[in-house]
Amino acid sequence: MSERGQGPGAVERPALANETGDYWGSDVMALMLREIGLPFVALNPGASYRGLHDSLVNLLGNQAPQMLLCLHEEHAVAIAHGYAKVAGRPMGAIVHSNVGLMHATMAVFNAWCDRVPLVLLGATGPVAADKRRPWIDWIHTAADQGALVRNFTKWDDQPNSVAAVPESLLRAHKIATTEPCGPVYICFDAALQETRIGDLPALPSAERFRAPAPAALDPAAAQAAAELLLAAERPVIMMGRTSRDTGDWERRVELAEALGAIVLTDPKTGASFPTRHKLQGPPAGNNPSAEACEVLRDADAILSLDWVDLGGALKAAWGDAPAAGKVILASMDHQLHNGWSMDYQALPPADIHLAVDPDVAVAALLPLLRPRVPGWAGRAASADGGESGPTAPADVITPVSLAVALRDAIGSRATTLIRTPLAWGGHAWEVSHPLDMLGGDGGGGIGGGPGMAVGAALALRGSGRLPIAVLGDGDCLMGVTALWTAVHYRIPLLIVVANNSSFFNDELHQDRMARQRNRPVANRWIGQRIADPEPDIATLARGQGATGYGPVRDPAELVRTLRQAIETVEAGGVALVDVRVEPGYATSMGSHYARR
Ligand SMILES: Cc1ncc(C[n+]2csc(CCOP(=O)(O)OP(=O)(O)O)c2C)c(N)n1
Ligand SMILES: [Mg+2]
Repeated sequence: MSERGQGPGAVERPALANETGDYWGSDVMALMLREIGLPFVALNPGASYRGLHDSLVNLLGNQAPQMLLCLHEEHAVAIAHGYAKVAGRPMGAIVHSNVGLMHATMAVFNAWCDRVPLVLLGATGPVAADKRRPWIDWIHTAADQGALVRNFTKWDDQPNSVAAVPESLLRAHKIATTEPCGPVYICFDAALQETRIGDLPALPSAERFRAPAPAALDPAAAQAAAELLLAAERPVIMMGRTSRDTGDWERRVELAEALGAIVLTDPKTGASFPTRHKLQGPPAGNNPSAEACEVLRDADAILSLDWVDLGGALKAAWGDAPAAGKVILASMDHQLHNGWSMDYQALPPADIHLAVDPDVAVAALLPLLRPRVPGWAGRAASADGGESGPTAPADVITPVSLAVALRDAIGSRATTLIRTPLAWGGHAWEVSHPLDMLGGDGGGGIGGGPGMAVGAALALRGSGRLPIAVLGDGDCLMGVTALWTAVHYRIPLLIVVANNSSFFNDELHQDRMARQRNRPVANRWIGQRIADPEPDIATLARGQGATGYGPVRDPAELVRTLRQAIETVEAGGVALVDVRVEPGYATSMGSHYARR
């Protein structure tokens, strides 16, 4: 007898029965998934992997890994993405042949651009044509399914025998978790899964196939970089893709203080440096901002800790002229670049390239620094990132007043802001811990927000941190059925929708086009507004078992409603608050929204 969902968070555990000598190809696959240590596999089912599904349920007992059923493959991958952003290690996702993988592709691209480890598993109909069932197995089979995602995965494979499966999965896990991390894809032949193998072969331990220890910094390069930084009068540190580790966080602060360097942070890459620190520079936004460019222009030394698009930032500051300051680049990202995806960004100049993990570089540089008098102490005092532009009437909620209300409702609780809306430019959200804010989706693929929120909340479950994702209405509506998975598996989560009834980012693009062409700006909303009817997002949340609040239009109601929603989450629930925001009164978000 199987138990189904008994009590909160119950794992659906089947009764197990297996005779010795009665094993199948997919049993080896399932046992190896356990061996490489995937805690969960988020999935949407399909006949192409019915063999593996059976092994996960009836051999492994649906634990280690535990299945997380998703209503869309894009959510399965986005959940694994969000999980890795918090945990720093991969979980799995399993998608059906062809169509399931096609559904998943955008989320794989997001994960690739965000450099997170992720083990994606899939399947094909029988490669041996004589084994295919009529019709369905033929549409399940492609000559090269990995080609769908090869341009934005680190590696893919389709093992051709049961004996080849362990090596394939060991290599997949090792590659995914070796810096710079990324997704990998393994495709299992349905016929291999369904081959009766009799006795289990001896399976290798994963112990001897782990990712290597991070490469250390070459002492001569470290010395040269330290000398350059010590000689600088006006050093800047650009904090990019850094770790979620608190030790690394403290060392980054120590480095900035030792150098008296102004620090720029990137909202795309999450919390990397305390907002309130006196060395925190002006908000950089995405382009970066004019104020950040000014700091870069004045700098005589720039240390980039894997800043996403350093080359583009220097171009924004210097135009066509070469950057006058010396540039030290700490990044291993070049190891991942390929000929298809230009998410490698502009080629940055580097007087010294430290080809190691940026936090390894920080730790290696620290002991080489000597006390010094910073050249531009006091200059950092940053813009506060508050609202600029027209002042909002008191009866309107703006993107930034939503941030203030949310802070108020949270009080002193430890929180993780999983996602922020596009309109939160500046330093609208204060951070003082690496898990305070997780950054963006990597690839700019709208619709990934809800899934990523569920995955991050899963990794945070039991940590004492309140998981909150503030999503755009467009992003939320594209991925909203991901909430069902959070409700079903009792993953506490608060979603706040910054609902401007529009794909508003693109209204601004139409605004720009119209101005450039001297055409009516008033038409910018056409083909952009999500109105008539306005989707009732709270009802959509309720329809999946979450608690839906709103729409909240009255600023006086906002904090109270958010507090109620937080109580729901603290009681173990999933809550969504639909907040109607007026986009016209935004922030110094010009830097955050696409400006050019
Ligand atoms: C899959 C996908 N489709 C379209 C876009 C283009 N796009 C970028 S931002 C945006 C609007 C997002 O709307 P919403 O989440 O409501 O945020 P808002 O701009 O309104 O704050 C769109 C459509 C995209 N990035 N990804
Ligand atoms: Mg919107």
